Amino acid sequence: MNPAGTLYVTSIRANIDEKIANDDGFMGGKVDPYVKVRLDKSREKRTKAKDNTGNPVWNNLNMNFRVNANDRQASVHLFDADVGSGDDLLGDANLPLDRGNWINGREVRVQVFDRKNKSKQVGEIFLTVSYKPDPPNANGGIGGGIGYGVGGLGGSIPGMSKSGTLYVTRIRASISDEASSDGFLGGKVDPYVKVRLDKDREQKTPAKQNT
Ligand SMILES: [Ca+2]
Ligand SMILES: [Ca+2]
Ligand SMILES: [Ca+2]
Repeated sequence: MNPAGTLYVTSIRANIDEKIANDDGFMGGKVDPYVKVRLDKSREKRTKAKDNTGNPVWNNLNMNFRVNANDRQASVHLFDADVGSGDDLLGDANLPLDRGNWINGREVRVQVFDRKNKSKQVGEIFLTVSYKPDPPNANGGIGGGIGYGVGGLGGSIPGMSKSGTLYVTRIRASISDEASSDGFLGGKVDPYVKVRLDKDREQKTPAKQNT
């Protein structure tokens, strides 16, 4: 299952097909693009418009979205801002939520197609995305501790960038009711936790009986 969490979009750039970029109508020059990212009606955000360019870039965006476990994709929409008339929709793209690969950030390319003529490519959009899964429960960390999700057999502690010594001074766990049955007459499970950096650097706690 995909964990719920927060999707961050930190920069967006686009390459718009030259013919389309040059067609802003009478005296309009080039298009004035902006991009909208949408999960649903209540979760959509847009960039500001850039004037007269087929290659807009937006850096330092602060777009973030609540993502639920059952969300599969976002849609991305490319517009041309127009003065005095409704903005022109140039095209649409799909952004499948590949959240497992986005934990450490990723630039994702999507192809933009005309809404009416779906085989007509309008351009491409690159989105720099990252994904932060929620901790297993909101009150998981105590006393300065931080909770991390355990998926199946192991969880991971992301994002260390300096060398040094990692001390783990206290570990506690909550195991779901289904998972804590130790089989026929086994009572509850007898858990222990292993923390591992690699093959030569792993340590485990003693097992606790029936809990
Ligand atoms: Ca226009
Ligand atoms: Ca223009
Ligand atoms: Ca325009």
